[in-house]
Amino acid sequence: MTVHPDRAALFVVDVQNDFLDGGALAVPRGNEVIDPINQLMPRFRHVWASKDWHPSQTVHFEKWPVHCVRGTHGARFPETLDVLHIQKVFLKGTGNTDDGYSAFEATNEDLEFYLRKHHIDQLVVVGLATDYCVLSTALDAARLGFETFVVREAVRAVNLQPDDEKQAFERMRAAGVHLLQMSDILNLQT
Ligand code: VGL
Ligand code: ZN
Repeated sequence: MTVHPDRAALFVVDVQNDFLDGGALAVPRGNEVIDPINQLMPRFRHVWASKDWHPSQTVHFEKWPVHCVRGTHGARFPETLDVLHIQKVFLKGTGNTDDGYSAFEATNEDLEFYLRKHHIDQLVVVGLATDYCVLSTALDAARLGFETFVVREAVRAVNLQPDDEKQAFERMRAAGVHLLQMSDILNLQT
């Protein structure tokens, strides 16, 4: 089971200021995903991203501190992310609902359709957070029949409960998602 960079899209989930150090919903060690993601991006022909993109008032904020309000600094990509590689951004969580954990729920563009249109059958998922949006996106991708990979060094978890991250990886594995290490991709011959 290997990644074919021509058939694959690298998908960067929610690497936004509010999920990073000092952000409204900072993911512990979330900043550590930025370097690995910058290393991965040049290896792929297709590099796409999602943004959590909430209205200023939403029932989602009954569960979470206010974060990633559309158009605010917290919703932006960090300056250290090599955003020039990102060709397309999918916006999710855009309504007054507690959905949009999966990038397949983006409202500006249909991710499944977009993948099929570009003849992509593999999705390599990285970003934040392992136990929420990375998990939902990876499970949806696998359920829709895409060969799905998650790169361990390039994801971090919120861990509201101490083993949420472990459980997230177990759920992914059970759904047929392949867990990779950076070296699996950096060593690919292209
Ligand atoms: C996320 C909690 C709330 C995520 C988004 O991107 O994982 N988590 N909204
Ligand atoms: Zn959110």
